[in-house]
Amino acid sequence: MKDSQPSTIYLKDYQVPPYLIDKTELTFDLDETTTVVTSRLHMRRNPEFGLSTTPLVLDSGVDVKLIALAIDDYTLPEEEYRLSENQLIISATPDVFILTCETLIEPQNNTRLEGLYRSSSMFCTQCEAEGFRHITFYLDRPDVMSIFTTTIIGDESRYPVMLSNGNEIERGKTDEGKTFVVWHDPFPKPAYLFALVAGDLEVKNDVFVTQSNKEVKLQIFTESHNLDKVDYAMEALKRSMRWDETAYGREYDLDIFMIVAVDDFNMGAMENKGLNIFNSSCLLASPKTTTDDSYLRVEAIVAHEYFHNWSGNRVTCRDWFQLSLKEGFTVFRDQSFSADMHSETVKRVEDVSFLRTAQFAEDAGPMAHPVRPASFIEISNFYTLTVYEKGSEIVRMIHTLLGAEKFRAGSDLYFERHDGQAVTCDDFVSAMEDASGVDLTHFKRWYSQSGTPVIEVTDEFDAASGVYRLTMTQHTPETAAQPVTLPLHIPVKMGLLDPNGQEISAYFNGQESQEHVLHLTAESQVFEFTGVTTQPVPSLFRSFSAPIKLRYDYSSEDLLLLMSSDSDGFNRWSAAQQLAVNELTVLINQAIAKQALSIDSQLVKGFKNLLENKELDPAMVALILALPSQAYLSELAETIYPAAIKEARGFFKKLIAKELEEDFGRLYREHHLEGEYSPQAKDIAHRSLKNMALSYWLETDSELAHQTVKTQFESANNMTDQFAALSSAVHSQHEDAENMLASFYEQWQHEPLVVIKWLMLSANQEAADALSRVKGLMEHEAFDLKNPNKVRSVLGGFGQNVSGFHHEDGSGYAFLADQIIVLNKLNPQIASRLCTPLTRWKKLQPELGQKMKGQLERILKEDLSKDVYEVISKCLA
Ligand code: 0A1
Ligand code: ZN
Repeated sequence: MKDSQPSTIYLKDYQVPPYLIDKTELTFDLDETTTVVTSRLHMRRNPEFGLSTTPLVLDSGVDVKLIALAIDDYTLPEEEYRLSENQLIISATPDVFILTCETLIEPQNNTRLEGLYRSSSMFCTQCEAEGFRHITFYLDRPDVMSIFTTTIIGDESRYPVMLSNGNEIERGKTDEGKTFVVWHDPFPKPAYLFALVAGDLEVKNDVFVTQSNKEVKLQIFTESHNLDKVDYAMEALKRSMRWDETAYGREYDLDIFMIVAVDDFNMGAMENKGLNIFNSSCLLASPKTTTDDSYLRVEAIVAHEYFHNWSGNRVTCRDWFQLSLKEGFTVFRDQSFSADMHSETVKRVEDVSFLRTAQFAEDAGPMAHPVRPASFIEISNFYTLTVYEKGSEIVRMIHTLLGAEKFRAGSDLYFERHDGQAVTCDDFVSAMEDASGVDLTHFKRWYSQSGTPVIEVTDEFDAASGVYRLTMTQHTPETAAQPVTLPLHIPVKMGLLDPNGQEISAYFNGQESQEHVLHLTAESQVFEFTGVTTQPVPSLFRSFSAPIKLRYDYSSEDLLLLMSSDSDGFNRWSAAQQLAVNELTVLINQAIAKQALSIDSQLVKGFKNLLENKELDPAMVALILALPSQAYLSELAETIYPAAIKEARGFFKKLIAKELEEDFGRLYREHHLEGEYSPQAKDIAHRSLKNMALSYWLETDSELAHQTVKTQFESANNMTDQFAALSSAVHSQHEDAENMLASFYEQWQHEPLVVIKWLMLSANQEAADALSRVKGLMEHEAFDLKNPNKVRSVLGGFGQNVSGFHHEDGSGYAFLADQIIVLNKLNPQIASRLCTPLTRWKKLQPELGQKMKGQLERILKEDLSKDVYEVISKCLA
């Protein structure tokens, strides 16, 4: 442990910057061993700050070596500045001046992948959130916006491509015969949006004509062997650009838009102005190497980063507590885009399923925080599901409360009012209020209160008067960090079904409608409907109109009715999930009590009807058939018994498979597509149902199923089908699973993006010797501890491996802790993210929970990065 603990930063301490940087001129002299960075910062004191004697405090990283420092033409001697581990302090400055600073950095030794680093043979940068300070001394905060001009000097034979933000304005040769390129970005931006790329890259070119007839040059850069995998991303980019014009009236603003794919990247992608940098796993796609899911992810992330050009870059965040201002809004925008490109209901189900599984767990764990956190130790730890996904739900609720038209007016006003500014979540809400006239004062509490609200609903029906009453009570669980919780403004989109599944048209507040939006604002409220002639079944929180947990005592019959008849597709899925959860809960409890498992399943009956209905969207049928995941059932459990959940799921899946064996065989044949692969929604839907059917069918003794999976694996013309066959074989413990895994690696060892899928599936494979297999994977030629994608595959995959990770002797936890300790030094961001499975220790069955806690205590004794320290210390608090 360190002598002093890292300090906490608070939102309440925010102050405007004492200095501003109007212009930033950077020169990078790239070299294999040291890179020299020279910065000329055109600075002045900020009149808004007040005090005119405040020293200049620049942020810096330990890895930046200072060579020379000057104010205007005066070279500062050592007595006139102070250098600490993370600051450079100059006590006296003029009011207006140019600060020149020469620094040395070593990108090739940068394993943190923040600042300037090497990935394969190229240089690239990652500056969000606080990476720029690892390049040079700067006011590294998002409310300091500056106009950047960047000169890159490099050896042309190694770095024929040298890119930065904005437009290329000059190119030539230096006296030493190196090439230099000058880039100028006319839009003021914070340092976190700075980017530089240099390498031997190939490019795919295209053009987009904007709504006002401006031609924009589009370029995607990759290493040469990947150039055949960028067409899909290019098309997705053009769709995104068009969509942002029509849906939000947002046009692109520079003459050129560039994307670069890199193999080593901590996150998915980054929206640097005019120069997006992508983890290659989120950009490259080809039918033979990419699954449908990944195609959709590429499209969504390309859109997400592009949309940031307005929601994030043109209007940015005042401070990092406001991160959801850009992230929540941009996720909402990319979700809406994907819904428009494919199926709205399918997209909503996928997004909610993810939110309920992973964000709800985060919101109930030791790292729980509001969408606008009030404090942090390390900002990188707050790129969370809460800030992103729950943040998007907040924007979605505003959309529901205002309606589409007023929401658009609010967004127009927001962009117009704040263009070129660094603003807050409150500014966003104010624009929405001002444009719509809707008062969101109470609603804003969603930004500052953490935890998932639980809504208890009871009802009564009076046949004589035709009155139906819903009583709703809300409560958000208290935590140590948040001892008092208050009622939220919750939009409840709902309808009523009669016993035949017909929608009931009822009066609420004098208005007759089949669908209503109720405003739950108090702790407890009664909503009265009139004109109701029969006892209804309520369909509540349609489209998941608020991120809450619903408690209403539905019978199995009610759920079957909603599942087959609700006009809201999302709630049809949700009813099936609820029924599955109810039945699985019975089985899990039997498993915990070590009883024989048995159930008279109503869900099987529901599934039978579903499988016979030819009208339904196959993608929805596949989603309904997907049983609640191990992770979701863990989230729901009061106490998590991993092995019991696994046993119950396995038993239930087999039971359904046996009961509906013929249907699954038939579905498999009906949804099998011949012909060329296409990632269009219709085909994806058929493949998803076919492969879901196969995974059930394999749970039976059918010889044909066992043969079919091998044939599909061997002869598929696309990765979706090949990988689905392989995964089903592995998860059903097919006798040929090992051979299939081996031949898959053999076939794809030269495609890193396929290799990461193989690593993940292998690490995830349930087996008594799972741990030693994972250790083997880490020794495998395909593994590389410095590559985040590979680490995520193996250690992330292992974290989901019940028999390995949750082994009763605690060896799985100890192994993960060992890896976290190593990665803590190499790449703190990745190390910190790997801690997630350990954050659940308090909810685990006590014998396991104590073992996990022991590992957390062991990690805390190490010399930890801020990233890992924050997570581990909060876990043990
Ligand atoms: N702003 C990016 C996400 C991102 C955040 C941090 C990073 O490095 C620490 C990288 C990317 C997005 O939302 O896409
Ligand atoms: Zn983003």
